[in-house]
Amino acid sequence: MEILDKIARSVKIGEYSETPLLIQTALDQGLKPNEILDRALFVAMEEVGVLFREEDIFIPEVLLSARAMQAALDVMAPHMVGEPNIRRGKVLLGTVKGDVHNLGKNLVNVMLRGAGYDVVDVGENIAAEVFLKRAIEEDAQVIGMSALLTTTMGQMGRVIKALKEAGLKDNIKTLVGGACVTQRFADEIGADGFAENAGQAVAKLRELLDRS
Ligand code: B1M
Repeated sequence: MEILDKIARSVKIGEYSETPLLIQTALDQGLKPNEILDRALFVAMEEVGVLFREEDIFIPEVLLSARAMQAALDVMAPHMVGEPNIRRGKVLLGTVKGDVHNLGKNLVNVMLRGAGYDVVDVGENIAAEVFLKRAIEEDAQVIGMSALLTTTMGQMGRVIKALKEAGLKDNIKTLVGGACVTQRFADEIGADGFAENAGQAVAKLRELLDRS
């Protein structure tokens, strides 16, 4: 079995002790983190999502897969660092209130840091007022929000509303993403940027900060 298939399988079945070893083997074989993400990790999580939706697996199994995916990201993170000593700007990053999905956010964190941004990760289940308070405290130029649930994506609009009410909408830019989020939704809530994946988040952030 090819190494990428082995990685995908280990994530799919939640073998979180084996996954980091396989990732290291793949890196040693010269595979790039992006290839491992696209051809193994995303494929596996997509399959997990389908199995979960069809009730072939349940939350405990999904949690094991998530743990394996995070273990993979932890091994790959140092290999995804590009220009760590360049400070391009500060981003406050979190998953919105009611939502505990964090793998996408964590990946965005790794990629942004790799591209030279200062990232303050405030975690998951973060209310609008906390996003606002922490962004002010940290003097962040951008608030990055992740949401995976159609029931929680509306929270992003609340953060933007809170920024408007505080008179900070023009000073602090907003970047939104997550499986259920679209450009159309981002436009509707008045977000400054939308990114479909972690790579795009880096590009979008560059655009946003260059504009300001
Ligand atoms: Co949940 N879950 N889950 N889950 N889960 C989904 C999202 C779901 C699509 C599964 C399904 O039904 N097929 C579905 C949502 C349906 C919907 O609303 N549209 C769902 C559901 C229903 C639920 C619960 C409600 C289930 C229940 O309790 N009945 C529950 C909710 C809990 C809560 O948050 N309150 C729940 C719980 C969980 C677990 C805790 C078990 C676990 C999360 C563990 C964790 O994150 N540590 C989990 C998981 C793992 C998933 C799936 C299987 C995988 C998500 C994932 O991590 N993908 C997911 C199915 C799926 O998405 N296919 C599913 C890998 C990750 C790298 O991708 O996060 O999409 P993603 O990030 C991408 C992009 O979206 C983007 O970049 C990343 C890639 O480069 N991106 C950004 C993300 N954030 C960004 C921010 C940006 C820019 C880009 O800028 C700031």
